[in-house]
Amino acid sequence: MEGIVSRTMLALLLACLVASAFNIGEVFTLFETTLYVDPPVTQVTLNNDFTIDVSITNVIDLVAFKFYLSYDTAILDALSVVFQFPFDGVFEINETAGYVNVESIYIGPPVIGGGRLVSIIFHAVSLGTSPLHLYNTELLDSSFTPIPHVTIDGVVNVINPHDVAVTSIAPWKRVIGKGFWTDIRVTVENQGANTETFTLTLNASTTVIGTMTDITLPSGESTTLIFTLYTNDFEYGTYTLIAYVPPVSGETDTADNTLTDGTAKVTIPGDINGDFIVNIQDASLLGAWWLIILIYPPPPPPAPPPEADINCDGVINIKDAVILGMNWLKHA
Ligand SMILES: [Ca+2]
Ligand SMILES: [Ca+2]
Ligand SMILES: [Ca+2]
Repeated sequence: MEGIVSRTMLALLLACLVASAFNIGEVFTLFETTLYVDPPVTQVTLNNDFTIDVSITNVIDLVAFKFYLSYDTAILDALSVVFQFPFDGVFEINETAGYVNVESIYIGPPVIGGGRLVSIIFHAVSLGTSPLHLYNTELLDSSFTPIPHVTIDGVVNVINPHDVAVTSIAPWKRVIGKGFWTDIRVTVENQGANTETFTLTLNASTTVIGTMTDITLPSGESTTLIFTLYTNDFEYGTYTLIAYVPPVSGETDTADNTLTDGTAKVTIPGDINGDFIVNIQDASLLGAWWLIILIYPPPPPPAPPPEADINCDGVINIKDAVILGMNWLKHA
């Protein structure tokens, strides 16, 4: 009995040591035998081959295993399976149903600890995300008794080598009195696999609001840049906001390099609702918000619509009311 206990303790200790020797990047429940896809997240570029492993950790008496691994056939092709020492075995790739069926053959001393069982080679055939789902898994110990275990799936993201995109345009206000201004936040994202340096231009219809050069973004990162639209030189009217990044070298997905997102109206100062006349409707909007701010009990009142801050000084007060009054009944 003592011998069995000490052997078990030794096995558990070994399992711990071996598990810690493998940099698996996951926090597993202590001593829980885990069959997992490694790495959990794989990022690959289109039309390339890549390899993922199916590995095990915290096992103390493994002599055989089998599993299915499913994938999205629209995104990936499975090419081959390589068994890792000391295992060998057979496999079946079903490209129609989208799975790899793996079955080991191994008669030898039990495997203790963990490590790679097989490596599976895939080809990335189209952009998108494919799960790598382990199911119908079975692990056998040296008495051919199933070993209780859990599984952890993986995921593969297939991305373009070069792909930048404009993802949002967010003006502080969309109705601006002529002579005043608004900040416009434009977010760009590097959806490709490489660091890119590029230029971003923001237009109000055909008029350039600004151009930012030498924007450098690592793969997968995004940044928000702030333009300011000054309206002094604009005619009254409705302008379409368009942000544009010229394609970077090697870029094929160019549809997302241009984003058209709503409008900005340049109007008479005091026109809050953007109908190009300053009248009772605007006065009502201003008055209502002014009253809310004046009488609202703590905590602070809700933020008013930026359009009600006619002079763009960040507060709603008598100064806005004066501008509205000066332009009473003016229209475009
Ligand atoms: Ca793009
Ligand atoms: Ca109005
Ligand atoms: Ca104001």
